[in-house]
Amino acid sequence: MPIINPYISQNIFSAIKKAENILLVSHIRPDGDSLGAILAFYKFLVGQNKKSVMLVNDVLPAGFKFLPHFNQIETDFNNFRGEKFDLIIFLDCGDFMRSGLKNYEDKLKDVLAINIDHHFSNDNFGVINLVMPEISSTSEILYHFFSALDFLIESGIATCLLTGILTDTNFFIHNNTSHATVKSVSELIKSGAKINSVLENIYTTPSFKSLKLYGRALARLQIDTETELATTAIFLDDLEEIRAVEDDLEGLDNYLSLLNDVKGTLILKEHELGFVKGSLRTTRNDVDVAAIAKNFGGGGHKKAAGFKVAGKIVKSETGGWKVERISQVT
Ligand SMILES: [Mn+2]
Repeated sequence: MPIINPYISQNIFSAIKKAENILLVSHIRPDGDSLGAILAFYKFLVGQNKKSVMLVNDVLPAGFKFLPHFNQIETDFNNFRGEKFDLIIFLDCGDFMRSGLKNYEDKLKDVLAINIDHHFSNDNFGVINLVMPEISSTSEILYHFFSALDFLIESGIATCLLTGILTDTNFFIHNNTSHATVKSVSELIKSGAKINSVLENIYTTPSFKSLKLYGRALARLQIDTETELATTAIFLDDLEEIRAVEDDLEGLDNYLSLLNDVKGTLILKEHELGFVKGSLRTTRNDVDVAAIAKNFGGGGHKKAAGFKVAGKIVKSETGGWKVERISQVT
């Protein structure tokens, strides 16, 4: 099993013991891993008799409301007015920006920051950093962290961690799935994780609107002969005509990644007028899509990455779809 650096885990644990008011933060555009990790950590702190609050500075996806304490997650930092935190723990945030707290950087600059994450691109922005890119998910890191501390994982925490691991590995399909990942899941189920309820709630087939959007994206699928990526585009008009939202496209990148005769896939989404979001996937070991995303100011993992850039979606000269960037006026 992966070894959590005992020096780092003890450092984290003693910072928690000393702290009186802890702020837990996970990333904007929350997913199963970020939510599973923050809820599990909150329950862990309750078990340590520690005062803490959870913050996801964004809209929460209702699909995860079956998780314990979900409705205690605060979604606006401004609601903590007057609170004084002496420890902030970032979970599943590849960098500080992902926390969505840029506007509050000044207020937080004197608070001890712990950064627990599994993104390759993590820049170790915390004072204490437990960053393990070789592990499937932040939830799996927490499983190993709690185990290293001999903390008894009860059924509620197990359910949260299981949710994080299953979503970030896409049910063991992604190649971040290791022997340790599967073993962790087995142990979590032994600890009472409600696997049936997790599967019922998160393994859902796409909705009608999703399938209509997939249809448009598939009809526009083009291989770019220069980049050798399968590329497609979704525009604001598509969302409007189908009365769908961007979240209805969720899952399309996993579906497209089944394509095996290209280097990878790129889905371009017109995000708001003048902005384009890109989502990149590959299954190949010799392709690093995080490097491509970096060219557009984004980041992520070697096999899954994304970016958001000022620009518009156009046809490329080499047969695919690309972003025509709008140069920033400085
Ligand atoms: Mn994650």
